[in-house]
Amino acid sequence: MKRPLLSTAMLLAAAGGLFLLVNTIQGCRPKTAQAAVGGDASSRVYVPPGKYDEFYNFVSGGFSGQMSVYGLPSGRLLREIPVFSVDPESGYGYSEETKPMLMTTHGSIPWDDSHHVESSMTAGVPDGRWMFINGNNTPRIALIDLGTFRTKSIIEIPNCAGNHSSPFATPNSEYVISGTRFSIPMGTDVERDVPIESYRDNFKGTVSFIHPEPETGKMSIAFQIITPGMNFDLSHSGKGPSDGWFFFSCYNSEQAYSLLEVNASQRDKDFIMAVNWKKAEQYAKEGRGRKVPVKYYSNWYNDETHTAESTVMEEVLQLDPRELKDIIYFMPCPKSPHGCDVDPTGRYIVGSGKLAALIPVFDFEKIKAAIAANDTDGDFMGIPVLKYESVIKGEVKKPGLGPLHTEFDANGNAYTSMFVSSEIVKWSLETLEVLDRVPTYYSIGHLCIPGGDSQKPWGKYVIAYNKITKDRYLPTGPELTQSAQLFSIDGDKMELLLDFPTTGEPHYAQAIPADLVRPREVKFFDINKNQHPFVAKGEKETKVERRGNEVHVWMTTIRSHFTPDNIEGVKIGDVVYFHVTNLEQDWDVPHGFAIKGAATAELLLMPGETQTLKWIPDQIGVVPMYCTDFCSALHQEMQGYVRVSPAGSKVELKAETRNVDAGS
Ligand code: K7E
Ligand code: CUA
Repeated sequence: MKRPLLSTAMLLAAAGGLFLLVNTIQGCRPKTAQAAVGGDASSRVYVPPGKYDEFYNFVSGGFSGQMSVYGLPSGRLLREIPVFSVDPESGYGYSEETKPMLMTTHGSIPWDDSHHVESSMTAGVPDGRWMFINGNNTPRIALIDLGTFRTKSIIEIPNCAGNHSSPFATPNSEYVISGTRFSIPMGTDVERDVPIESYRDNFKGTVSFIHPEPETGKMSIAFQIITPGMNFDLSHSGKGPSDGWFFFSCYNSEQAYSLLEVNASQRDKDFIMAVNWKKAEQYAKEGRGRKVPVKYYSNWYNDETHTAESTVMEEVLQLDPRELKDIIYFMPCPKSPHGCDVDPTGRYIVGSGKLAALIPVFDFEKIKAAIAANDTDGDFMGIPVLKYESVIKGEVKKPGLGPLHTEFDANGNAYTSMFVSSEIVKWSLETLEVLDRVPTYYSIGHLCIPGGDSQKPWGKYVIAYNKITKDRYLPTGPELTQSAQLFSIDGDKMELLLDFPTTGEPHYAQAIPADLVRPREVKFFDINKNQHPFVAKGEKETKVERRGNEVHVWMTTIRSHFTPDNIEGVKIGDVVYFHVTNLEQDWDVPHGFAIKGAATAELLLMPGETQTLKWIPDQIGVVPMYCTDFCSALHQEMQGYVRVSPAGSKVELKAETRNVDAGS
């Protein structure tokens, strides 16, 4: 979420007290603009030159559509991983091989808005294998391989609009989920073309269970549950005793379809939806769902052909909870809940009503008992609503204003971000008493503790991801940087150690020990395993070939030349494909490839990899090409020429690398 807008007088008149308060305060500014930082703070975040950070921090890029990777505790930016947005630096989304990664039923989409990063897990603990991230706008989920730090697969989610409640994972990564933010009409063209005011009758939500294949990371949708129309916001999987369940926060139980700012804040309580996914999975296997025609893309990057493959799926298995009565239940939750977080023991579920003045904590033991006893308060659109008093452990009283998200340490403490009062509040899961509070600068959204949404928090730090940084950094024009803040949680009191700027707007993040990731690193791609159809495994295999108006160039790079580097016989009207293979077999020796006037980005080729740049020459002459990555002392010599002749020219197509006798 971004900062709240100032309401008009009309809206204020229409709304109640807390709503007014929340919507007119742009996040309270703590009185001391400069936080007190202890004298030894710098030594606690200082990672000397040549030394490594202890944790990786994988942070969503928000409207950049990417994921960035920082080291902790230093806050140093290590990498930006291109995911949903094209990336000219690496050629992601520009090379012929990576283009299919961004394919959807709307065609190629070069951007998205990504909010939540989730770890793959084994036995409820992050395992350092994959990270997942959601695309909100054109609903997608991506899987990032931590061997290559690259996007390995992207799946589009059908019957979803605003994939916000996503991509949270089950304890063994059996599923990652997608809950739709917007409910929408679904079905045939006629069923979808309905008046907006028919929301209550025609609009439905979905939550989808997506299965990542353990060996390959390919993703497919196992099943999709249809829900009453409203908005799903966030979610987390159960674990331990609640393994087999999933919890989703829902707002807009008012079923408003206009001016939600006011109209979706009417009811005293919305819901947390509890989903028995083990049951749903069983029903799906028993064939008790309905196969519905849809279209969606599942894209997967093949590291041996070095090419993304798109598969178009044509149906999805839907389960209807009005028929399968024991798969979903609603639990009342105060005032438009946002975060929905499950503690490390798996017993407690924390709902953060962003307009509420308290934080309800639900007890899974009580939820089970209430379901068994049918202890309900009627139903909502045919789905049973459990009694609030029957499922609640208790409420955290007066925690602060605008609770959003909660993470946990290993010692029974919870840490909740407060957007409006700009602070992190630490409280006890046992007593529900507030233990400590610390200001953030400013307007914190998500927060993250290493392992803090898993069964094994590593603790040590809590990181705040802030929306506003006024007066914290040098100004940079109308938009100031977003930022993170690192606090120590080793002692009883939280302690601010470091501010560091972030790229894009950070939302959720994961932090995991570097030791989980480092042993997995792919240092280069084995050229012998390269199965790209246009690979040249040595300079002898390079060539040029005309296929009608297409010219294909098999090209290689090695320090510090291209083979071939002189190409003639290309004509106006041709489409040239440079298939460039980097022959290097050593860590961190990429070469780049760019040609003048190409309407695309460079190729950045990792050792052993083949990528293709498509070029449509539009001017007659001799056109230079060169390596863009400073690869050796003679990098600046790494260049070549392509001669472009008029259409119909008789110049023969040839490609070579020539020795020139300096004496002649
Ligand atoms: Cu709170 Cu989109 Cu997770 Cu951001 S959401 S803050
Ligand atoms: Cu290759 Cu510079």
